[in-house]
Amino acid sequence: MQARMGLALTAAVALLVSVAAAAAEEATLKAISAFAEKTFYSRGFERFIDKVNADGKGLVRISYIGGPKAMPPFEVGNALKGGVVDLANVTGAFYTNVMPEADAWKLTQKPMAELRQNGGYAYMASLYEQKMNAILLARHVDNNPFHLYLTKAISGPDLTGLKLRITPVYRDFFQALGATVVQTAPGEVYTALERGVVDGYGWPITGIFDLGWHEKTKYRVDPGFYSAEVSILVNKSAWAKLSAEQRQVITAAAAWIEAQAADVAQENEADSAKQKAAGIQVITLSEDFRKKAYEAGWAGVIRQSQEHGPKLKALFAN
Ligand code: 173
Repeated sequence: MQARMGLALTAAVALLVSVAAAAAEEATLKAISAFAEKTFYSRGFERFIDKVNADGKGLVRISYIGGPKAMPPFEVGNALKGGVVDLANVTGAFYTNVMPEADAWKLTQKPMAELRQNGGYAYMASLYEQKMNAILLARHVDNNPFHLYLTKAISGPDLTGLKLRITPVYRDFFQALGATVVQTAPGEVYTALERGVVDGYGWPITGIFDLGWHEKTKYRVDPGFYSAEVSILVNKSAWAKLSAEQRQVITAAAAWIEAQAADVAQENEADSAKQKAAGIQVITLSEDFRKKAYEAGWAGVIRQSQEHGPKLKALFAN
């Protein structure tokens, strides 16, 4: 009797110990997106999360808190730096308060594969480490130009008298062309258009249907300019706590999603056709418009960071 109870107890304890060990092995990372859930700029991140959670079953799990309903987009950089979240899907323009140089990603004219070879990625990586306690794991959006969208027609590149919604991406360029600018998160664009607070906005070629902006948009200005960047960042302290095996699952999923960044170009075509079908008219300006965008963009990056701006230009620009 005594011996049998002892055995049962031993078995129960053994079971408990193994359950506890398995739980200890599975790391959970808290993730946030600066873009609304299931919209274009969150989709690559959500595919990455699904892959990590499938491939890392029992080893590492990403708990997705959600998008801007959970945290304002311009606070995501600070939250990642401070470890309030472990992973973030965000663009450089949204955390210039923490790292002004991050806005330079929009000016890359080389694919990430090349920047990972030529020292451009490494240069940025050291800034992410110093200024943000972070690692940029993967850029999942590239080859995706920005445009100016308007509710009123223009006949040339003079934006004097127009009030435009911006983020740091467009500030220097639109101001150089004479516009008055107002910064808002994407979630406020619809209301700003509806109330006539702005005459237009900057946004990439894809995604204007996600939040209904096509209803309030009459014109798109071509050519597009820059290359939108949206990336997955991880907090360095959270990363340091992971085992080599756990990191491997994440690194592999990151490489997988970054390799698909150029495929965004197909979505550009699809959204462009959808805009045409929605009655959005294209105002085509000369190539000089795009050239001015790069000039104003680099001047802005260099003004923000005299130390790193010129070096980034040498590594990123054609
Ligand atoms: O316009 C924006 O909010 C912005 O800066 C951006 C950057 C990358 C992708 C989409 C939007």
